[in-house]
Amino acid sequence: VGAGPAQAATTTTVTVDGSQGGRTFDGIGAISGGGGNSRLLRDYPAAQQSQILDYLFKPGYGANLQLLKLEIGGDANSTDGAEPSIEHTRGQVNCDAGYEFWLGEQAKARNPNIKLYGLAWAAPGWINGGFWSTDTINYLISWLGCAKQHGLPISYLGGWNERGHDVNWYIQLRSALNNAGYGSVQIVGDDSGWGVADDMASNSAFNNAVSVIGAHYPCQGGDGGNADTCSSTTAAKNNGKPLWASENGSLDMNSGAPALIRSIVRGYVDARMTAYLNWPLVAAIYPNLPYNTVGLATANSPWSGSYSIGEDTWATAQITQFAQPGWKFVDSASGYLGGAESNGTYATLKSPGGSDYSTVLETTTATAAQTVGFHVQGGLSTGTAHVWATRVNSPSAATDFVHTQDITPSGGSYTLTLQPGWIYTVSTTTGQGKGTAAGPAAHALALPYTDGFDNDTSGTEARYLSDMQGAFEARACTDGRSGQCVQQVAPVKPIEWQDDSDAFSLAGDPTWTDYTVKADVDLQQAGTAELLGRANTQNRPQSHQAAYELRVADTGAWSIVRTSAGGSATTLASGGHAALGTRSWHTLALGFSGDQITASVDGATLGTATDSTYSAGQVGIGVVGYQTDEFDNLSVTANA
Ligand code: 147
Repeated sequence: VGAGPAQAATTTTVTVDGSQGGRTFDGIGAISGGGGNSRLLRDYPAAQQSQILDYLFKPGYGANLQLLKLEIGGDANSTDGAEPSIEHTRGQVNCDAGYEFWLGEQAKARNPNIKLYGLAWAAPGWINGGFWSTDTINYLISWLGCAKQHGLPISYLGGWNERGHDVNWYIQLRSALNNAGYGSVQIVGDDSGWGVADDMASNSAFNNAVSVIGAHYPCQGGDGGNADTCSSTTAAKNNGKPLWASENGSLDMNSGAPALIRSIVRGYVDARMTAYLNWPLVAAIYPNLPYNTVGLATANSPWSGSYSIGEDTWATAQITQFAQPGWKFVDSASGYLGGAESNGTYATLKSPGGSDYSTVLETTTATAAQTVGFHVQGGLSTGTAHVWATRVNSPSAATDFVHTQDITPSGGSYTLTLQPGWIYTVSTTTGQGKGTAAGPAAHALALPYTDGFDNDTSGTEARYLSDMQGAFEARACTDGRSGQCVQQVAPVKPIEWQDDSDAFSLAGDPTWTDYTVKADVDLQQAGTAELLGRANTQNRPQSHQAAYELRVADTGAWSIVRTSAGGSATTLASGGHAALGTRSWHTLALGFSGDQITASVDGATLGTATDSTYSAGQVGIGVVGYQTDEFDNLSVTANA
């Protein structure tokens, strides 16, 4: 069977032969990290939070993820926020810091078979000798200990995200893991490019230390990429260890779905990759941040519970609901439709030792209908072939993950017609399902808004506060104040992953316009604290934050500063005030009414400015540097 005349439908014959084989499938997953992207999910109302988690993890419901990479937080920004470290200062480990262990627990509760993978982007500043140090190895082992306390076995551990590798560090990590009882944790090298495979080929100790070769964006995904091809190197393929797209994605949750499925299918066909991890899991971030629609779903409105499930979820389901880690690819039943990649691509997997098979076909680059003839042989089931399909090029709920047909093969043979722009899965397995939960409509966070931080769990991030750099945690207030405050608890500059900025944290609704934001502040060391208002667009790195800031130092020096998404800062007004000193409480306020900006301390006006650059945005707290200042009674009241 071959291609007919130009107008005729392309025809492909797929011989699904159970006696043929290929590499072992390791799973499809996503990344919570790199970073801050799951932050708001933690603050969702319980019902909608559970629904979103079901769409991501629950078998037979949605994306049904098989792998979950968790960021090992380092108190520094890793794209959309700074994830809290379990050890802000040397020796003080808090296994309840952050939200990644919580997320891992939620994933495991829904799918006990999901495998977890830890990876660091940044690391706390107390570490001596830089990232590739013994301190970091010990820190990662502490993190594994925390995971264990949470009942979370970690299957895979990486080095430093997208920062290459230090061969000797990886060798030391392997022996340290073995000595600490983590012999079963497999090391992934090196979450950067395929060059790691060259170094593995020339160094047997390094080769022995690394269990999985994981490269990033091997499918020309990434920012604006469309995954027209996937590649791995000869050295990687010859190594024999599993090859993974240990990060790919970075595309919009709906329009990126065709590239996502191409990356998975072509990842195997072109490059022999057996796992795919999408960046990120979910866009549970404020909508003024970069990549705010990138993930399998968006969840940016914790006060309303509104969320949206992306086409990426259904594209992922077309594989994960039909083949499990441990299944084998059938190379001879995987390839290009009609022999040309422009028609689309397909890959077949078979169950280990069983008779089930699933073939995933994608026609995202096709322009015409085509037919595929299947011939099942070699011990695989010639029973009913169930067909599920998703119209991935034109997303619509009615054409997401639809059970379209049940085909009864005749003598092991049947045909299937494929329309352009779809994903089809043909499978002998059953048990698939499409979740039906839906969230409420979104609404703004109502004013007045106040938070005294007394309801937050000590040692965790406060509700709605999303750290951009440093770590802001609920802690007992000091200096004569009872109850809880929020304290910046990363006391020195972390080992960063992207460029430096001062520690700050954002909260609230980006649509707020005319309001006064207030907070009490207690400077713990000499230096300057900040109150942010009308914080809107943030570009990378996080220092590129459009906002107005009131900055007040212990000396009493103050300024109203306008910062931009281009990274510049303009002083609009400045002056002096009686010294605030340290270790005492003061109230800062920054008010907006049209183009009028008013700053005050302890009820006394410091100064005003007139500026119409920004008309709306969030509030925030911060410090110039990494002082461990305390904040309390954050309030936002509307101005007429
Ligand atoms: C990734 C980072 O690992 C993520 O933390 C996040 O910042 C993401 C945003 O796109 O970027 O790094 C990339 C590295 C390479 C490419 C894309 C993203 N690439 O080659 O397209």
